Amino acid sequence: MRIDVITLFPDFLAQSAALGVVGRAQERGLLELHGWNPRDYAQGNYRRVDDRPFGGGPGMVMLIEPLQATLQAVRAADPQPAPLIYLSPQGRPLTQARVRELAALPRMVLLCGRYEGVDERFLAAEVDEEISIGDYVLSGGELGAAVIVDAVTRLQEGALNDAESAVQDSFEGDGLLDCPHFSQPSSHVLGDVPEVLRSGNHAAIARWRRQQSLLRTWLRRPDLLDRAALAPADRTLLEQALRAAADDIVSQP
Ligand code: 9WO
Repeated sequence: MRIDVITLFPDFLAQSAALGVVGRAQERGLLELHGWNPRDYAQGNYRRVDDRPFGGGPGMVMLIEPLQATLQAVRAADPQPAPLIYLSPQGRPLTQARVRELAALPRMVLLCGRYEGVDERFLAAEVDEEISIGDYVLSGGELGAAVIVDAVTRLQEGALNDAESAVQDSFEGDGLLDCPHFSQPSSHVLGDVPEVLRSGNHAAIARWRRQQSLLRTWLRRPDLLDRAALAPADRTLLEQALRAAADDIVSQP
């Protein structure tokens, strides 16, 4: 897929996409990432991209004209249609479900604001979708854009190696949290690896992992657990785990 990022710091995006799965996806031709700097499309000796807000107040607002010129160049560079997505705390919270939909697009354009944001008239006229990566304020949209680039790239066919694909189960499968993972040594002062994982009983291991996922989701992110949607087998697993945990507490001296 092709992703164009409009940003005053194009190097930032390139750096964040250079390593690991995303870097390799670029080498494999699965991701084509292009950075566009509105400064390069600004007019005059000073190449202004921002000005003071009407109505007063602190900070600066990104100007319409440099952004329009940049967007025109972005659209001219490739005929494929692409939604323009603005990263901001006012956007719709990003979910793995939306990531999956975005990952299926041939192309998208990400707009990163700086300062106090972008002139509302440009947003109203050109932006197709506003996305938030969480309820906090950053100093710009670049980290949000990097998050989207990463999340959609690892879903491209061939981006993950076999060993990495299994990891996808965590959130990808059914919206449950991941189970705990253990490696060598099996015995350590920090604790022992759960016996079931060393048993070689693959059915018991799968059952234990499922149960851990259910229990952790119940404990840490109950908002993700639509218990009505749990399969009867899952509900039984969770109830068993909760009863065992309750027994544990009651049996404490
Ligand atoms: C600045 C500010 C100052 C005082 C009170 C509220 C305020 N909000 C902002 C603000 O939203 N600044 C933005 C900085 C303008 C657009 C780019 N910036 C940004 C994007 N910060 N945080 C994001 C972001 C993007 C996606 N998901 C979460 C946060």
